[in-house]
Amino acid sequence: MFCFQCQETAKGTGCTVKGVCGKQETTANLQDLLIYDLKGIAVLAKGLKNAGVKVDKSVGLFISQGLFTTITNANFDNASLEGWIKRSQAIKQGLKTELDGLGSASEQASIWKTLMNFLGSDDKALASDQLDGSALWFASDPAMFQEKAKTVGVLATENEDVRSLRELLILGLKGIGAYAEHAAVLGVEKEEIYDFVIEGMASTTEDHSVDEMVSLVLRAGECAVTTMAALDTANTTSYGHPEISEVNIGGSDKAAILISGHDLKDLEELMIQTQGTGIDVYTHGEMLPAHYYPTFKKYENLKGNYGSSWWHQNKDFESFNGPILMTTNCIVPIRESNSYKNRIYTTGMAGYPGVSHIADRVMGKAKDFSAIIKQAKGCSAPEEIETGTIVGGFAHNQVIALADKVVEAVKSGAIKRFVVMAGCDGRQKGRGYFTEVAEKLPKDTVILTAGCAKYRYNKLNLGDIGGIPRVLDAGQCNDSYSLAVIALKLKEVFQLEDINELPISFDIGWYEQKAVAVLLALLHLGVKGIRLGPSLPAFISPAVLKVLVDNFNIKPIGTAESDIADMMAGN
Ligand code: SF4
Ligand code: SF3
Repeated sequence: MFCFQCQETAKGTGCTVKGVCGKQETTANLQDLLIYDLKGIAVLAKGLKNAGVKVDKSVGLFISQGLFTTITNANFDNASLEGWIKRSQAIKQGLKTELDGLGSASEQASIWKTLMNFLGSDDKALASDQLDGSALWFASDPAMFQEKAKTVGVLATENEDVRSLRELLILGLKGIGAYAEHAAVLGVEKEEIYDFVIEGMASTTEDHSVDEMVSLVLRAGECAVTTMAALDTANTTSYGHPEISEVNIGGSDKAAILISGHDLKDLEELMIQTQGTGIDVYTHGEMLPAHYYPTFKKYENLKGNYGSSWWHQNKDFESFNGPILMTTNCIVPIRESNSYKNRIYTTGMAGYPGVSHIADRVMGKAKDFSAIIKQAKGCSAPEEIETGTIVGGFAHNQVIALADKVVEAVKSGAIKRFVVMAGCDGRQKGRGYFTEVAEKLPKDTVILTAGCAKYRYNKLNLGDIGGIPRVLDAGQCNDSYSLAVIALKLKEVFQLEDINELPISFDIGWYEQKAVAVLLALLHLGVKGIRLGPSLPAFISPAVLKVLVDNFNIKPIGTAESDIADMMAGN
């Protein structure tokens, strides 16, 4: 195996024996093979589109979902991944048959000629078997998957810089795929997102110049903005606009279900199904921002947020005592000694071997969470591990409603600078940096956050500036979109030409691939001088890093003191 997609990759270069995340070699291989199949689907879909055939949007959605399931800590289940590969093969077969069967023999010849010209092939042979191998490999027998996988992983691209740019694109597409799937679940789908997912995946099988690959990576940033905007629309039309909220972090004396991950539709259906059952519901990790939405405030049995960010789950899930539903990443490997191993469930794109998986919706009907509710009834109440509240709900609509106050505070000098500390949390000790920055930033600064990075400082009680809290939490990682909307609004209010003229610094913590999509989105919006930590991605080669430094002045984090001094000086 070779996997270097997340920040915790072994030795900062790549996991080669077993993932630091707990991913086994066979699982990594199946994920590589699934990505290969998704590329094949994209190649065939692109071929059909170039021949003027409309490709059903279910193809773009399938690729998005498949990418999502390979995100760090989402799916550890080989049987589930084999199912994904088999479904991919069936889709490839369908697309290939469609491509092979287009029109009469002469029409076909002309279509293939156009296609081959488009793909830059010198060989004018008129047959679909001229396509990339990913489009043409078929095997429904899982016995063949492992061997094939070993030939199609990340290292199959030999040139380090080409590999780096292709992987940067694919990893950005994984984040886009995740957000596109969340939006689709709530009924918002955009052809332009799927078009780019298809184009981007297909491009990684083609020869392109460095400039073309860099341009594709930046277009992924544009697509990430479009996708996060679509998800924002989906969330806010379904559940209302997030508003300032105090969330209880204490326990309760009733049996309860804990729900984690990012999927708000799953939470909604769970809340509906728990009404009148006497069972309480708590959020964990990235589900915390659900409390900020008006719709979820209506549910009295949605009691609060329990525990901390994803990597604390072994401990948090032990003391919670009740069943746990993982709707997406991040899952931490379950140990034999974990008392919760028989009371944890996955759903959607998440999976874990031996863990019950709640099936997808059928024909628009809700998922069936009755097994979880039934189990909760026999469990003891969560042990209280802390008390108090945290404040959040500062997505764009709420902050813009406070715009006058914020602008006044900036004009009067009460707020000197905004520091965006969005992104992920993780286990590495070096992440203590983000807590230190939060603690040591001057009292006239405001931290804008989104994603699980906030758990490094959201319980510190950093106070407020004239009633504006010093930590403004917009929501989940996808709500980084809100932070961009807020920054653009401030740019407009202060009549500035360039977002970089604002008194705003970006100090981003990354871990998994949604953060890659968010980073590319910020680059697309023209943000320069982003600090990235706790370490730079292993998938960025020195030459690609130089491109990012030269064009966007991306830099690694330093020490809290020196970075604060630099940020306060506008650097
Ligand atoms: Fe290693 Fe991260 Fe890949 Fe897991 S996801 S195998 S920790 S690089
Ligand atoms: Fe967190 Fe996994 Fe990235 Fe959604 S839950 S931000 S790490």
